[in-house]
Amino acid sequence: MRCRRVAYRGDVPDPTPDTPGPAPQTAPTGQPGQPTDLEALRDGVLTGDRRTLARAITLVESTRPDHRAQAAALLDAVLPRTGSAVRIGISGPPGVGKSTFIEAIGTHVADLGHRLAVLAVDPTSARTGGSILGDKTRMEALARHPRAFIRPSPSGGELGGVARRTREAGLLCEAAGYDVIVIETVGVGQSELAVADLVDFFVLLASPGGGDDLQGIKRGIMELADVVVVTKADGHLLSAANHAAADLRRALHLMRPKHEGLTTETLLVSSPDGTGIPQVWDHLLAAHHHLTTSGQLPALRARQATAWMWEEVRAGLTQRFSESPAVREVLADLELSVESGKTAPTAAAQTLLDRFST
Ligand SMILES: Nc1nc2c(ncn2[C@@H]2O[C@H](COP(=O)(O)OP(=O)(O)O)[C@@H](O)[C@H]2O)c(=O)[nH]1
Ligand SMILES: [Mg+2]
Repeated sequence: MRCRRVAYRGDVPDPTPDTPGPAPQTAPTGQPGQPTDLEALRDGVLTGDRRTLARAITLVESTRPDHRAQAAALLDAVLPRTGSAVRIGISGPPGVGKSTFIEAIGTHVADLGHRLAVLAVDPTSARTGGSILGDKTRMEALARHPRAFIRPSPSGGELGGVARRTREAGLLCEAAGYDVIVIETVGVGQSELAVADLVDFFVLLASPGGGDDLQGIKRGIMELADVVVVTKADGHLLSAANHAAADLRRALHLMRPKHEGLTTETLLVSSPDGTGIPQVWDHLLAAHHHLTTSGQLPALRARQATAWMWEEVRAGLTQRFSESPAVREVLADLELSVESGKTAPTAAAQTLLDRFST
């Protein structure tokens, strides 16, 4: 996975003046044994240097304990320079048009003068090569845009870990001056919930057709949406797209609004034509403004920050637990004993926890 990522990064010309030429294939990626100069990383990130930002993200993606400690220090150092970005989650089933939509709206937003970072949460990326990585041809213009930064999903590990590393990558991007953060997820379940914890809004993409089953969207996912965008509203799909939008509006009408004073709108786009794209962006900005001025956004972010802290505590405890010599000493035997029904799971867990905490 690392090789593919490096190859991808090397593929994309980097036209920003602060980073002449493409990143070298041997870009320092926090390889084992290499000391990381935290101050240089922090300064590079804060001045918006893309190559340093990429290195810093590689550091936060590392699971090595010493890297985790450095990543924590780096994040702490840049935290005061974060918080002003608009954080947007984008999800929808495979083939709905996420990559094409991000290319279209991303280019629109970057052309308006914003600096846009596109990140992904895809716990399957180790297998599939990553949604963004696999779709880079659909984001060609954006990948070359001087004000855009695209980063594939961190590979491997369970969803919680992938989401955590993406959250940290997003903060680094904000500290580097990116004022719009887009987090894409390949959505058909749990990953939307994880991404909803990282963003201010959630854009759910739906495709024309489907009909009865509301384009195959699960109710739980619909409830997360702040705005629903029907893609492919063009050519022979236009009337199907209009029908899909009408169905969705009816269904959303029956749901409780997610935020006070903000109804969940259904908008239509054609990403290749660009139709409807500025309207989606204007809607997102207006919603962001409403959430900010009504105090709902600060409250949401405060809840997300606290939840994040607890996630870190849980992840840290689990790691320490599994590394504890007192636990490891009896773990295999106890597991066998639980498997064979000799020891009750609760009693075994109690024994392990007692050994861990003494
Ligand atoms: N006609 C039309 N085709 C689209 C639109 N958006 C995406 N597509 C096509 O739908 C297919 C899947 O798009 P993609 O962006 O890769 O979907 P993803 O899997 O959700 O990222 C591609 O062939 C796109 O060209 C659209 O707005 N209109
Ligand atoms: Mg895609």
